[in-house]
Amino acid sequence: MSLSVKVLTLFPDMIRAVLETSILGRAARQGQVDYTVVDIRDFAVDKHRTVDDYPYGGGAGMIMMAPPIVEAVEATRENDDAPVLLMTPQGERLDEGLVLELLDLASGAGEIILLCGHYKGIDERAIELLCPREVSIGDYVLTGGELPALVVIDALVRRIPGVLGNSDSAEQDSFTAALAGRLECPWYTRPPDFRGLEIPEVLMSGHHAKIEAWRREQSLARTRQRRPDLLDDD
Ligand code: 4G4
Repeated sequence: MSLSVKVLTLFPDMIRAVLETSILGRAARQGQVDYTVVDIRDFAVDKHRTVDDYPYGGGAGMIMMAPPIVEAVEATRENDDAPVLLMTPQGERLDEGLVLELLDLASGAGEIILLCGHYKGIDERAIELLCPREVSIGDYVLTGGELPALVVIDALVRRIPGVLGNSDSAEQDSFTAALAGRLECPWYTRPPDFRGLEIPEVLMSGHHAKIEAWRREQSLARTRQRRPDLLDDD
């Protein structure tokens, strides 16, 4: 059974372009996931198809109106247990642990809905009515929730079993363990000499045990140097 990923946005073309590309696109073509992109403007309630307005109380910038958002979610959602995510700088910070938790909830419901805000944000009553899981991809502000939603989808879809082919190098990378994990060792491919830079000798030795030991050592050293917070022994 394929996971349904539904994105609600004012910029559907931006979402579609990414979801049909590369591994995300292949996962859909292979039937491991299916994407529905919903234009929130289709749920505007007036003849001008208005989706934003000035904030009550004044201030710069526009606010997304509650009715089109709430109607769009209600029309799109098939399972009341499906998680609804609102991408916002005020949300819970995304990490690989949250990705796995969301994948679990989404898989259980067969569906996940991602709501992309734009302008200055969205009417608080939409949040009150929908009770979305508010998620942030990091401490910076973007013009819209579209790029964060695509980040979440990419992180989720690559964890669906079978989505990463063997040649995409799969279940062994940095954060495979929910939270722990180490950074990757350096990797090399052809040519063997590029502008005088050669390949570490051990990798050319054919000695698999030594290669594994070297990679582990590099991985540990790099983690200690760049992300000591990931190691318990520090
Ligand atoms: C909701 C409220 C997410 C959505 C306000 C969204 C950064 C992130 C938006 C806004 C976003 C993130 C316009 C501030 C859209 N920016 N860090 N922007 N803003 O995940």
